[in-house]
Amino acid sequence: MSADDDNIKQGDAPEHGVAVKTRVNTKKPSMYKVLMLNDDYTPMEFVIHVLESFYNKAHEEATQIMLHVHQKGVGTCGVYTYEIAETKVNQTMDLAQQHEHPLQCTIEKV
Ligand code: TYC
Repeated sequence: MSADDDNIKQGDAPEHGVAVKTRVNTKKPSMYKVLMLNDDYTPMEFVIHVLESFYNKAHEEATQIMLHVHQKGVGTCGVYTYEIAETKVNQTMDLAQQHEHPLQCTIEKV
């Protein structure tokens, strides 16, 4: 069976001479991590605010992620499809820039 066949389900035997093939979407989208990078200047409270606002983290988890990044240099904010990951990175970097913080995020394929 070829790779393309994975997505095609043969329909019931046609009763009126019409070929029936149902295409079933079984492909899962590729997923992408949003990574946050440490720096020496962005305030801890700002990073927590970003994680709560854009990554839907509760205050406690946001604090843990921020401290992890602060201590290890990099950490995961969340895992999303590409467009959503890209939107979250842009929201993060735009808000950081408005506040003149050097906070940086990147996307990495899972
Ligand atoms: N290291 C920063 C400080 O001491 C805090 C910080 C944490 C900055 C995480 C960025 O992604 C970051 N104020």
